[in-house]
Amino acid sequence: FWSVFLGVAAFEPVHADNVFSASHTATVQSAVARDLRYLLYDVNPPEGFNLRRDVYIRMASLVKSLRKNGDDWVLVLPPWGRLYHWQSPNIHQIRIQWGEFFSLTSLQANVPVIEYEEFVAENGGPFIDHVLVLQNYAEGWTDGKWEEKVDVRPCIDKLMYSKDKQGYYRGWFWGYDETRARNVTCVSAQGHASIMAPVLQNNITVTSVMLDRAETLLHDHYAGKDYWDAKLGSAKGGPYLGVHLRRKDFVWGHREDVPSLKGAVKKMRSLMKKYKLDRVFVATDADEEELKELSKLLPDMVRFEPSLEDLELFKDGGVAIIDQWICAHARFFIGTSVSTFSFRIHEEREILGFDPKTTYNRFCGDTEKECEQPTHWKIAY
Ligand code: GFB
Repeated sequence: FWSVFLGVAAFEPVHADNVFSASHTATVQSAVARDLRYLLYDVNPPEGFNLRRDVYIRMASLVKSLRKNGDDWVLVLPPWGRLYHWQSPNIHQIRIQWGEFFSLTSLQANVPVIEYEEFVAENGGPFIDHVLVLQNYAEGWTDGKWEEKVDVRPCIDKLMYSKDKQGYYRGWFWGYDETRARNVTCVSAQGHASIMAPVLQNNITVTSVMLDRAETLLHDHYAGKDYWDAKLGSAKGGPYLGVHLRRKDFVWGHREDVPSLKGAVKKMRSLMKKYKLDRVFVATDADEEELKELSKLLPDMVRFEPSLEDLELFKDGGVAIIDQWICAHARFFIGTSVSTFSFRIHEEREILGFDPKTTYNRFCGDTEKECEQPTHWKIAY
């Protein structure tokens, strides 16, 4: 089970008594001159679209480090589907390729990426050599001290993969039921995405490796040069207030930092007055009941309401992107506390070159005493 980790000594950034570096064999490094290798990944199932976009950037930056140091790594994009928040009935929302939502040419400009189906074709079948299930450390941070480390450890949660009769591992591979893994190992990881680079370069020699629960890894350089590969613009925005009002699980958890609908509408009205805007666009995931209440409180709001045909075409993911794009072009934007959906709107606006004052705003909870506003992430070139 552990023997795949053929350790080599050069393993600096990780923990000293790491099991990876426990055994020394010289077989690995000499054989690895620019071999084609594939990095696959997946994210904790309940996570939504925008958190997943965020994890993509972490993985792309890991692939960038891997490519600098050796093999010809390619990032395999995990098909979209079965997302908890995509609730429109009767439309096919599984095995969706990234090309449906994103420009692959743009993604390619950063690191080589391919769709999962291309991987299957190139790889000669739906087999993934090794899945590393990332997890935290069972003991948490010892002595409250933060350090970057990676170790093979027993699985903390129930393993979501099980062996079939042929000895292959079966599990959720984005709805591709024929996909199997040859090996699965739980790995405790604490640190930035690049801490996986030495492991993938030195300790694992197989061609395709999947990091499951990839959100465990942090950003290498959040908002650093690799993060923003865009041009600085200058934007004024259309004459409307853009609002992202995250509801559902954000309200059910009785979070103090999320306002009531009444509180939110009061804030919208005051912003419209202050910025002399007579239109308000609202992006929201509110349920039917809340939507009714909202349209009573704010009858003049504008929303993007797709026709059935539009919904078939764009799907829930595409409709959310349209909502975000409209908010990204508003004269003034206000979002919901710690929603990655709102964060992505901040980023789009930052790239477009809006005055940060018009971007990094969030609703305060009705009872919040101190309402800290979102952080301004500047573009670094
Ligand atoms: O995008 P996301 O990760 O942001 O997840 P959070 C929220 C999802 O809900 C979106 C839908 O991807 C959309 O599918 N959604 C939310 C919306 N707001 C809107 C909206 O204004 N318009 C449209 N069309 N759709 C995280 C989740 O959500 O919050 C986790 O990733 C978890 O699952 C966590 O629930 C607490 O960061 O807002």
